[in-house]
Amino acid sequence: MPDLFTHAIVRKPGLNCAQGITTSDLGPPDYGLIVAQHAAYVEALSALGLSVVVLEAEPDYPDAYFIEDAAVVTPDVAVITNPGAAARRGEVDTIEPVLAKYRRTVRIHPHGTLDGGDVLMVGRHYLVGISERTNREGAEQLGQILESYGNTWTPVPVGAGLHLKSSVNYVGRDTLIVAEALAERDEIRRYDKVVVKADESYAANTLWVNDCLLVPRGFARTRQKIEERGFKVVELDVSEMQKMDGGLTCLSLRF
Ligand code: CIR
Repeated sequence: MPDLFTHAIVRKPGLNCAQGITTSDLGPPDYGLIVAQHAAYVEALSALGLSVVVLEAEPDYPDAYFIEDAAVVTPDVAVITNPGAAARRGEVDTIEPVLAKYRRTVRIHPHGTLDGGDVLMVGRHYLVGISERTNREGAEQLGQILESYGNTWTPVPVGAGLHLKSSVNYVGRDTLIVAEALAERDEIRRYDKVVVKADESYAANTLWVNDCLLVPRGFARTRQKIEERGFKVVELDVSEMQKMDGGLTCLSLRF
């Protein structure tokens, strides 16, 4: 089977990274360390065969390296979001021209809000989180675009965590990795599941890249469960991104 993902776009964290939005009480990120962790992430994607475009940091947008939230890239179209946090809205303007090189682009319009972190692609079906960042109007706008290309979608109320993908991710083979709190939800009943215990729930933010899963360092039980299923695993330290409520999926647009 040919690789599903061939490209990634990432953005470097800036000197201002500690000024982003966060609810965590883990303290501010260390700039030197976050730069090193980000470089290791880029290297891991490249080693897996992706062609990686690295954008420079955005001085006016300290959360812009969580680039996943600015767009939803499907095999057919790149949807430029309208991020739910007002302080992040301007991030999309510099993403659109980059994505226009690869896909037709379409925008989510006010009063719809949508963060890419709420959109989970499972083949041609999409789970769209309704969260503090993504409202029904934004989800409906995205849904119409997806349907126009022959896809289906389901809204999923996000009870806990920032985004849908903070708690559930698709890892190929009809399998989701999902935080215990969400595992019994009707919307995901039909999939196989790797269920992540509450004390390791951060590890549900695992990134699927073709035949490999990138998992956050420090969650041994989840890693073991994934490996027992026969998945190839690469572990990465994202401690500094976690301090800003982000993780592995948030750091790239991969398509
Ligand atoms: C924010 O609150 O918007 C950022 N500090 C973290 C965004 C993380 N993005 C993601 O989970 N997709």
